[in-house]
Amino acid sequence: MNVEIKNLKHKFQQAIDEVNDFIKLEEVYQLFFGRKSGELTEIMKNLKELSGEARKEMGKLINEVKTELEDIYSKKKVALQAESWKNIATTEAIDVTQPKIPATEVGHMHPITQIQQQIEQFFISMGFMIVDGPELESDYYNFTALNMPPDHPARDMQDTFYIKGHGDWVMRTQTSPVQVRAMQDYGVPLRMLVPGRVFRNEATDARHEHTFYQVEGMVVDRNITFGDMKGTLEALAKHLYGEETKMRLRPKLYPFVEPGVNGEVTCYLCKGDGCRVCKQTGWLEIFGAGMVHPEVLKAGGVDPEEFGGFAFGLGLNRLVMLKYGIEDIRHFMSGDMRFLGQF
Ligand code: FA5
Repeated sequence: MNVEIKNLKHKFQQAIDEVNDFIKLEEVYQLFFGRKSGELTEIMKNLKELSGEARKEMGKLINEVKTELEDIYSKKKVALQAESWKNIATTEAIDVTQPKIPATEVGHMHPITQIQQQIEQFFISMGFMIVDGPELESDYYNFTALNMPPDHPARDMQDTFYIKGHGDWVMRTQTSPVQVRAMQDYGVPLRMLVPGRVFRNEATDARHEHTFYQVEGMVVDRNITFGDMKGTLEALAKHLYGEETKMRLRPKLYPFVEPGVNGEVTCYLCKGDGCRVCKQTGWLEIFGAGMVHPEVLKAGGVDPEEFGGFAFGLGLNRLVMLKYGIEDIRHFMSGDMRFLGQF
């Protein structure tokens, strides 16, 4: 047993010298120290066959050899670690001569968001508050509360997505439902702006989308006139398109206003001379507006004898098209980076 123990150190050293990675190192360790059949473990198990002084001496010897083997093992482990750091340092070192890796492209706001924020800032500066409303809207707020009861023919002007099995709910066709919601929530006097997404069952073409953006505006107070409405919208048109921009209003039926108008501005591209974008008319339609109908004020809990107001709805996509001379509304949702990268 004595000789066996003394040979063990030599055997272990030889095995360790042949090791060149961590896996091999662990394998050798297990061969000697493994609980079940490690060589040193076996010798230690045999110790119980001895007795008295012999057992004591043998125990001491085994412990000394065990310490030596562990020392050999630790030294090899440190050496392997140093080797692996050296490899990492040489293979993963920063190569200052390497060509520059192209920077990841930085995104920016969508052109519709940019104009939306520009419009918001303009109206905030005039004391308007920004209000939000639901895209999934009740038939009541989208139509009935806006003076369009069921079967009213004006509902046909906005081909609507109804929710299957929930006939009372629609994807809102306009931002106007927020007129009544805001009067109910905030009362009067009221000056508010509602940017948002709207949906219509449109056969899409260069000027019509099924999903597009509007900005609703509404002022309700005492002594509000048609002139206030015209002045406000003219100021916006000039703010967006320049001082030389002209605006014209033509009568249009919207059941929730009386009188109602259709608002056009001089074509941004041809400045009113007539071109492809404005279909040679020199004018582009960008909003609907009018004086708030008494029935709508009543639906909002406001007394029409005491208060009045105006409201308008701008087609945001069309405003952006006008500003940049974009010929097809479908570009906005195409996700084409060549288009979006221009703004
Ligand atoms: C309305 O939606 C009314 N709610 C506007 C309004 C508000 C009138 C307050 C009176 C008082 P209209 O359906 O005309 O109106 O749409 C308003 C604007 O949205 C249009 O001038 C146009 O710029 C834009 N628009 C309408 N349909 C589409 C469409 N399919 N694709 C893109 N833009 C559209």
